[in-house]
Amino acid sequence: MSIIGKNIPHDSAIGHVTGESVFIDDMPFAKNELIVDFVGSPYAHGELISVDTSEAEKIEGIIGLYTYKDLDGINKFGPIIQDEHLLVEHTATFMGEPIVVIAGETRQAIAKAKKAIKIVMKELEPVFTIDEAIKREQYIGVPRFIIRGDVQSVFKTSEHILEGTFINGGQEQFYLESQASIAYPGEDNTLVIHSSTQHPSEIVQVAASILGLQQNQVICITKRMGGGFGGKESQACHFAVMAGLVALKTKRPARAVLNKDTDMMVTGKRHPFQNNYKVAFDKNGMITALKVDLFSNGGAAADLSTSILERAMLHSDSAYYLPNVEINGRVCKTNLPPNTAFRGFGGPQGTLNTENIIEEIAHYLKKDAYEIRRINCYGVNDRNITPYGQIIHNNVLPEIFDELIYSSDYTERLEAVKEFNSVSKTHLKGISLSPVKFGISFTTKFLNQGSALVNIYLDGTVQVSTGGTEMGQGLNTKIRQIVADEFSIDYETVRIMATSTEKNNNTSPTAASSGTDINGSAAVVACQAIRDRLSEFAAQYFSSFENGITKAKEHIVFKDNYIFDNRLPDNKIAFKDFVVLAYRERVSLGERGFYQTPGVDFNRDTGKGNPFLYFTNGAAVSEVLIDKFTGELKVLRSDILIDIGESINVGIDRGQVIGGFIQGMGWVTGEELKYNEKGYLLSHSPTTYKIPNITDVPDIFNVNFFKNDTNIVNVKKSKAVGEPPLLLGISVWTAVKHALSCVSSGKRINLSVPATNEEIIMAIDQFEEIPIKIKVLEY
Ligand code: MTE
Ligand code: QUE
Ligand code: MOS
Repeated sequence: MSIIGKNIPHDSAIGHVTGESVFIDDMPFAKNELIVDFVGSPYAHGELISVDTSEAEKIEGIIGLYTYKDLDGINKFGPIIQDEHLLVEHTATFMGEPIVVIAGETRQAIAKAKKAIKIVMKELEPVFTIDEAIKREQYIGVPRFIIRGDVQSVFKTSEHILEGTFINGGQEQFYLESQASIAYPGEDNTLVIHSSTQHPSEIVQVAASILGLQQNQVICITKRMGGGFGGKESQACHFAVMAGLVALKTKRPARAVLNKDTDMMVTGKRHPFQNNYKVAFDKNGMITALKVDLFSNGGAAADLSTSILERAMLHSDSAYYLPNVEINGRVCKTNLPPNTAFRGFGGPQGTLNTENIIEEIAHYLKKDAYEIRRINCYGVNDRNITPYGQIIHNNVLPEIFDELIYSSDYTERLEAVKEFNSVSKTHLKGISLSPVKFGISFTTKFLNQGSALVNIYLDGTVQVSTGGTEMGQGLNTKIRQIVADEFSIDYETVRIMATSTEKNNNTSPTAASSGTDINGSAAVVACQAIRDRLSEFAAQYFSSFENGITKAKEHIVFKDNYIFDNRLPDNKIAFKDFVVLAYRERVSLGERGFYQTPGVDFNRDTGKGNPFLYFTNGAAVSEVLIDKFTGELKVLRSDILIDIGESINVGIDRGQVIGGFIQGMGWVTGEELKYNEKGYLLSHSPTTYKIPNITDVPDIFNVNFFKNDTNIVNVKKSKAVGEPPLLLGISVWTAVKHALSCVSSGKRINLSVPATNEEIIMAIDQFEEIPIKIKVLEY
């Protein structure tokens, strides 16, 4: 039986439980190691007048204090637009923006130094909201659009039109391991930086550029992350470079590990969006035209915002064919920390906006929202072209819809929910299906490449190094399975090495759910090259038997740890023995494989092209129970059906689906970022920011994989699974909206994301007297 598809435990599962797994801050302290910290701006927007570190310098245990003036390279960077400073020069643009880097021997010394540094600033007026940024025309990047057909002429003649504004909040990535890195100085101004990052190559590039080094002087190593979720894609960089700065200046190892509160306060989050929409549809709810204007809150610098907006726009079709469509997008510049990647990368925001519109149409027409979803769903042979012109091949959405509606008893349960709502005085129920059609590939063409280094040793064991990083998603386990499968050897004989830019150069971030796709494919390329050489040698080896067969490498088979010529299956030789023979005949037992995703291309200026290699599809039906007294929300049941092709590891993929769903549910329900009027993040710790906990998991939770072996374009016929399931969590929110529609007697429902208990009770209050009014007592 093939190792592909097997339920092999995550290769660090035991290590994570026993504590043997090493994360950055578990690395032993070197004798002369320094702790790196920083002092940031007290204002969200302010002019830096002066910095005085003279008192701090005198503190025992303080070894270095550095401002932008100490940087030997260019104090300008950014993954797409170079508009960020590592250290503030003249103007701080968000609260906590680093101004002075501190290197100290103890945390106590650093705490004293923080108090002793005198920073004089002039407070400037900050902008925090999308509305305010629009008013002042503060944007990042250019206006973007995707247009097909003619929405305006449809709006003129359409009988049914709805317009509105929809808001979604941000979300903290909440990885368990904060941003962390250690830099070790070497000879000739070289640096080895260990970083908890999704993007080691970016750290090399940015460190070199800011610190005035050549890229071949910096190595970045990533063993693993304690979660990334997008938050360590571009933003691990800042702290890794600070550690690098201290290591270079002091010639001592330097460790920069943020505490949770600082991490939450100074790093970027999922982008809040505020969207205007106008939709035209017929009496059945068939959409004839849709116009959406997406505005994201990018924060103070570009970071990945323009790509995130692009993905939001590309997902504004959700799962629906839109004959006439106009999608406009802008990134607003505000004085919050630059917002960044978070699982889904704008896809959830674009999809959610459209799912809200579907709920609105259903509510207006007094129809079941599923009916609206089903008739608008992309077709298999027609109605299967996206607004950007990509044809959807092998569309499984209609089948997924039908199968899930049946398996979840949607129709009967919908009736039961309505019945319940008509009698219950205390509670409200809702049920809803929401779909996922997530485009797989980076929409930025050059990122769609991967490399892998495969080396075989003389006992038949294998080391694999790829550009992919492990953040808990199981990439290493899957790559191990892929390589074991390619040679048909035991999984245990393959090891995945720590990711290092020394072994794989110019890597793409492990992101866009494409980690296994591109790095796994590169590993296959490397394995096949080695296999080819081994087959060549094997053909010669077996034909030299006194058996009369001709030399023919296409007859060579690798199977269950053995190699043989299929015309002579009894003459097999063990893989581990054969590699020794090959070595002695000077056959190369190592290879670098390179992979580029075929066929992807998207033109930003025209908004047309094929940005994606394929789509990962799915749907979820969720049923919720709302307490009318408190607004408290409970998910009674969720049924998920998701198409991830032929899964490489069903256990890991199940974990991805469940984790993604719960994380998405958190975004649309309980997770709320609260700031004070100065831009200070009030919800900056686990006690004030509520991610889902175990009691929030649906009481009944059915997770199933849709059978699909048609995805031959990707490695081992699999499909990417990392981000798509987050969008399944949207079904919880649409179920809340459905619940509210049952009591709204036809009135429009204002419900934003997140639908916190407070938001829900205020929404109920729009329609009916809530059973007990909370009276504000006057003292
Ligand atoms: N799963 C775990 N356990 N931890 C993570 O940080 N990140 C998600 C997803 N699943 C994440 C995760 C995100 S944002 C992405 S893009 C993918 O994993 C990246 O990994 P992959 O491409 O190998 O799926
Ligand atoms: C999805 C993604 C990313 C993306 C596009 C997607 C992503 C990412 C980038 C990106 C774009 C331009 C750059 C760069 C990165 O684009 O994660 O360095 O110059 O980093 O559709 O997940
Ligand atoms: Mo994932 S948001 O692409 O790191």
